[in-house]
Amino acid sequence: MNPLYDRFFAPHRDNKSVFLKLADGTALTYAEFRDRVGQIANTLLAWGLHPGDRVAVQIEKSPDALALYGACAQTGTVFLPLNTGYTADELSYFVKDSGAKLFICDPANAEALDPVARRHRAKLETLGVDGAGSLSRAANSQSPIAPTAEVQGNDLAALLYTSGTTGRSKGAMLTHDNLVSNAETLAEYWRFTSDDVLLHALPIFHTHGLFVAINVTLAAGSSMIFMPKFDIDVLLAEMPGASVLMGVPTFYTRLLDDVRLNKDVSAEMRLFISGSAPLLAETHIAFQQRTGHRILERYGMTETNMNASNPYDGDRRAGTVGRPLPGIAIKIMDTDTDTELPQGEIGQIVVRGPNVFCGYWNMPEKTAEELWPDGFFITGDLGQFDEDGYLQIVGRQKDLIISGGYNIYPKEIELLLDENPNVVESAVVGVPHADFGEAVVAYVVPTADSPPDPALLQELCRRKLARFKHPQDILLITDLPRNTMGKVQKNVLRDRYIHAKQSSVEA
Ligand code: MCA
Ligand code: AMP
Repeated sequence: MNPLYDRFFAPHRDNKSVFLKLADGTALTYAEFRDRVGQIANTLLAWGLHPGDRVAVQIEKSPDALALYGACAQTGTVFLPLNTGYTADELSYFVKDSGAKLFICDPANAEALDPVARRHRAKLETLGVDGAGSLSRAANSQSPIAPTAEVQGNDLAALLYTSGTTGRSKGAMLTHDNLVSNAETLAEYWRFTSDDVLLHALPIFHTHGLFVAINVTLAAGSSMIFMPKFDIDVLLAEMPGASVLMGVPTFYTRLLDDVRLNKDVSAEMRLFISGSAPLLAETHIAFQQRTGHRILERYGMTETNMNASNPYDGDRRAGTVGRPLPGIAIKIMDTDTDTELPQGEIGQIVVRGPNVFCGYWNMPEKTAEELWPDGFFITGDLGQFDEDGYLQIVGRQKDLIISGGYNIYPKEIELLLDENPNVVESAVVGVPHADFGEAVVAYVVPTADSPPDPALLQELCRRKLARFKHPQDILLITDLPRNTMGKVQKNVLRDRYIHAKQSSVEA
């Protein structure tokens, strides 16, 4: 038994229909894809990997990158995808923490990442787009028929890092059953069939672009127009030949900013799905007015895959994420008193179901704090149910910024800024951003004698952090505002920044 491979990859062995339509106009059938999965699986075996070994990957989007995911499933190894924007410093933590046996990177980064791999005793190999890299070359001479590892439903299939409120990233352990159950539920709920053609413009190192988009496609045997990244010209050009789009809210605001988005270009589409960040009700309404389509918003997390969704048939309500998915329980709790709150009251969203991960890698205390013995997971999101059972997310208990669908934990940036000897302390906040929803701003308290140069702090961020985490502004401030408990009032800083911006625009 091997739930992920048996369910999503093995059945396609003789499937001659198209799996991927690629940017260069070529297509890959399911059968060809499955053969590639087998060749890469044999390569992993030849390199000495065993079930349970972690395979860390920082690679560009390509068919072989997807085949590597399938090969990890087939060999029972644990797929660990990493954001292509991460710096060597960031990557070093993930390779070390996971104890990855194999680290696969883009050929262009091999020299720079060799010390990282050596330091943590991982074997470094490469995989590029268009067949470049040592993994692709090695796979070319392998048989497409590979042995399938025997794994159970509760064995690990993937390790996905989510940033932690303490600044230390946590590896969310996802099992075969987590991934299979959620994709099957979503494929049915959103009515995916082999006739569907999904516009795939998301990155494939996060739950949204990987497990939601790819697993649902594999479960239903649909096709994908597989784009290297979000490109509005390509997206609009391909839309008439597609039926579904999955995107973050920035996709939809960018589409609305383009006059080419209209009823004609979207006439063949049956479903637009949004998630990963709040979709403004005004975006939902404007999209419907322009195209006639009501965007279906859903809610998920790395630790849980998808939890709730607006209905396929029936009312898709702007500003809500719909009802709990079948088989998934959602409660609103007062986590201080451990009591469930009645309908209409705001509290912490907690989730239980076959989708919920089995804990954080090597972090038993963190796991115990957030994953209760009764199986409920504390999401850190605040929400309420309306009288019809629709969930509305009203805020976050956790200190988190979501920029263009990417999560940024302020603590990580604050810790970095605080390392500067001329910084007493810092506070990082999310401020409204027209394109990305939120952007990062840092307030820094300087030492009395020699204040730090904000340009040098920016340079530090550039060296150490992925681009999407860089503050758009670093501002000096005499003291951080605090409440009576001594907690920094980030809302005050946020308001101060917004106010200052408005004043400078008016001046
Ligand atoms: C790009 N930049 C960003 C972001 N993306 N800065 C902040 N936040 C971002 N998200 C930087 C670029 O490096 C560039 O910097 C400048 O902003 C302008 O880039 P641009 O070309 O306009 O951006 P893009 O390449 O078009 O990317 C925007 C994007 C992309 C398409 C929104 O960020 C994206 O694909 N986001 C999706 C993220 C995602 O998949 N999230 C799912 C997480 P410079 O000018 O210096 O070069 S999974 C999840 O959250 C849960 C489970 C769920 O519910 O789904
Ligand atoms: P991640 O850690 O990348 O898995 O991000 C998960 C977080 O994204 C959730 O805890 C929410 O805060 C947020 N999120 C995901 N989907 C939505 C949505 N539809 N509306 C609002 N927030 C969302």
